[in-house]
Amino acid sequence: MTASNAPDIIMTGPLMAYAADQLRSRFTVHELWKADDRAAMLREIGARVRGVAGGGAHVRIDGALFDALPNLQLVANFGVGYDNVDAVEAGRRGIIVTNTPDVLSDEVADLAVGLLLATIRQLPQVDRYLRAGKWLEKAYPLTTSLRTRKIGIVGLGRIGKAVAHRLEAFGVPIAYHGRTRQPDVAYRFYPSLVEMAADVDTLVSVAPGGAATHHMIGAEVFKALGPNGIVVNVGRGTVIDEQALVEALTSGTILSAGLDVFEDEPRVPAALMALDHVVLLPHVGSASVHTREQMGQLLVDNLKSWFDDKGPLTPVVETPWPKRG
Ligand code: A2R
Repeated sequence: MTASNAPDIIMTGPLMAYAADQLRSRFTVHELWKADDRAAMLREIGARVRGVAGGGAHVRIDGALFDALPNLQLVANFGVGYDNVDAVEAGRRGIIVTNTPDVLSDEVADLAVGLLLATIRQLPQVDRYLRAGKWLEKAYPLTTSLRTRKIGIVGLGRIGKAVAHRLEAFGVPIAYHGRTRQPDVAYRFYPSLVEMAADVDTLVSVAPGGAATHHMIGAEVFKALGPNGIVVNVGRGTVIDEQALVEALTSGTILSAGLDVFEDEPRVPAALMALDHVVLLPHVGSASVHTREQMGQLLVDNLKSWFDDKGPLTPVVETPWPKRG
């Protein structure tokens, strides 16, 4: 296919060369996120654009962008979470949205378990202790343990199940909270998050972002979890009320937290960073070369499949394929 008849697409954020090079060989690619004057770029090319490769939080993909792209057919989002895309509005306009499910589940679940153990056994703090030469003075204080813990998973979806599967090997009891009981799952289901928090001491959140889950883990949940409580979040930062979390950690309402995601990334509240008894990661859940390549490939394959008239590979629930009605 020559550049002149290659469909025009825009990239809303950086993609690794592995995916970006494939896009450039098949499409006419416009890098919106690099433009000094995005509005001018959209005025110039907007009517030609039929696809969007969405990456990062650089440009929100919503009605305002759709207005500038009247012939847009497909938004291929990089990542399984797509709260950066107004998928409901896309569906209303007949635009299909795809994400990158499954290919990252194992990687994020590995990270979740690592973060859980790092938080419980204070691995970053212990490392800092050794490097500071303090081992020469005395042994590191004893920590809490996974051995006696009960785990509550918030959002037992693809990633949540992969986390649960791994934790089974650790011999700890597992429960879950979601909107619906899953008949094929043996773990205890709690329709109420607060009730689950009262019965367990460790929460692992793998729930998606968006309005429905905004701040669902807040002061009431921390109180129910109690002073031995640990919260790990590898889903979306907006699910946790960060201010309430800082208060809960500072007052001893809960014991500790391990966070890979934050409300306003990449900004992390200074009050959180000032706490030595939390483990903070810069949203690296899926961030291995292997898994990011798999995600990039699925994004590329969604765009190619669509423009080969074979439909989207992984449409999100808000924009089902074949289209309804
Ligand atoms: O509510 P359910 O039964 O549909 O369970 C889903 C749960 N979930 C919620 N739980 C409580 N309140 C809500 N408002 C709510 N909305 C969704 O989250 C389901 O078990 C889980 C999401 O699972 P999946 O759709 O399979 O997503 P996946 O691939 O596990 O990724 C989860 C999230 C992404 O959305 C990104 O934010 C992050 O992990 O990478």
